[in-house]
Amino acid sequence: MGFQKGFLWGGASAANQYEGGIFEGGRGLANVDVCPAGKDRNAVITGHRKMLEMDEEHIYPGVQAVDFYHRFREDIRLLGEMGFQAFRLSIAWTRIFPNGDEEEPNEEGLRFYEEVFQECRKYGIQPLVTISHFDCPISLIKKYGGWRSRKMIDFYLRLCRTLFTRYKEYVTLWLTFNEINMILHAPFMGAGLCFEEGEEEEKIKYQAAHHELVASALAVKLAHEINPENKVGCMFAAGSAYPYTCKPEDVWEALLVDQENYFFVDVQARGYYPTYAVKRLKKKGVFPVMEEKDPQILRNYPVDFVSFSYYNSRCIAAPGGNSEEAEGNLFKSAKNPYLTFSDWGWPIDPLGFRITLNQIYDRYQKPLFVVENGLGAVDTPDERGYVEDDYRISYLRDHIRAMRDAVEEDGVDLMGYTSWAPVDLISAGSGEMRKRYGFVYVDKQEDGRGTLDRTPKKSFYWYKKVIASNGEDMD
Ligand code: BGP
Repeated sequence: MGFQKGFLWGGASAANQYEGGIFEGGRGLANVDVCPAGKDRNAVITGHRKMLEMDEEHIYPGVQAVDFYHRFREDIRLLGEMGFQAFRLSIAWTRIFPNGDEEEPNEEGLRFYEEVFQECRKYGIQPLVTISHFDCPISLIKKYGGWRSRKMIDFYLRLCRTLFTRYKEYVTLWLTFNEINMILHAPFMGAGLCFEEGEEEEKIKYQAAHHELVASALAVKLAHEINPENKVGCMFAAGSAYPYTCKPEDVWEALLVDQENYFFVDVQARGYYPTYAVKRLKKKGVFPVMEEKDPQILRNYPVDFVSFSYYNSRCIAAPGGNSEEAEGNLFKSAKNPYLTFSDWGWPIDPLGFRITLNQIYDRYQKPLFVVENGLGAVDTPDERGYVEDDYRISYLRDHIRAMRDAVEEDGVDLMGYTSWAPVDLISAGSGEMRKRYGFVYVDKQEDGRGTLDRTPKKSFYWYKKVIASNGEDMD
């Protein structure tokens, strides 16, 4: 019982938060590079402050990140030591196509990931590759406005073809877009969208989302054509919406929030726009312009599996209530009085994980893959750089237990679990370094000082045991 044989244990990362080296190897500039840390970050990632170049007055934490670009051998060795079977990483689009629209890829960029995959192979680690983790070349934003343009589909597919062909012998697990539903909450970071004064933002967001959905379906088609062994998943930011009370208005509002998120997966996994979305988007006048062939494309190429991030549940109150607000993964919601909260105010809800797993599986009946889950916390190393992160162990233990219940008791079909993020890296939401998720501590401070040395934390040894026992030994 417990997790199936072949269940993939590992960890997840993203190029822009991990690699650094953004001016090396012929790499071009991307949206994610110009999202500054600090007070202007939110305006930039939401597309309300246009920043398409770096300036002197801001700090851009992705420039160096934690230098995976130069230290990948050491990091992958550590992952191997923990017994990782899967490592989720993303491709920096601009390492492969620096401007996004070149005819030929950049060999140096291709070579970099090839070496990363070769290194993984040494330790029997299977790469799980996110094709775009919030990644869009700046040049395509300047020329076409990012994903608001349909032209993006072709550039994205060029990237996909290059990756599927070149890495055929190394990679068979792919995700098309990271947290595709984030386009509604962080549209510049998610899809390179910047808004002009007076523009209808929602219309643009759903149009861009449609382009990504078509691109995702065509990527599935291409992946299967190039290698029938390929398995392609969608990826969304999950976390069930609870009604704040049993008042029907709260229940209704929670349903709407869930549908807003499931919309993307409904299209990617079932292959068509769900009726609630057609009705509502049309009523609001934001239904996207489609080409005649689009419904057939969506229909013909659904994903093979559904992946998602889970950090917390959400709690939703009807407008006009007097609930307190809680933070969350780029979403705000009402504060759930029954839960505790992380250092960043995110709710901690392991049973919510089981609920979410069940709801997603009920809805799609496809294999699931948990590709992000973890605790962002402040770590205080001792003089040797060692961190006793019992709080992280406790978060992960509770969540992995809940996940095991979902598999063992409820029958959810789960392919694997990659926690966020095995080695400390830059936060996506805030750009901070001090918000750490890793099993491995990185010596880098908020102001950029530090040796970048890696030191395993207490959770490193704990997770190693969990993996070795296939989730049996979690003490
Ligand atoms: C998800 C992203 C990740 C990651 C994670 C944690 O939204 O896919 O890139 O960073 O959230 O969020 P944060 O870094 O804001 O703590």
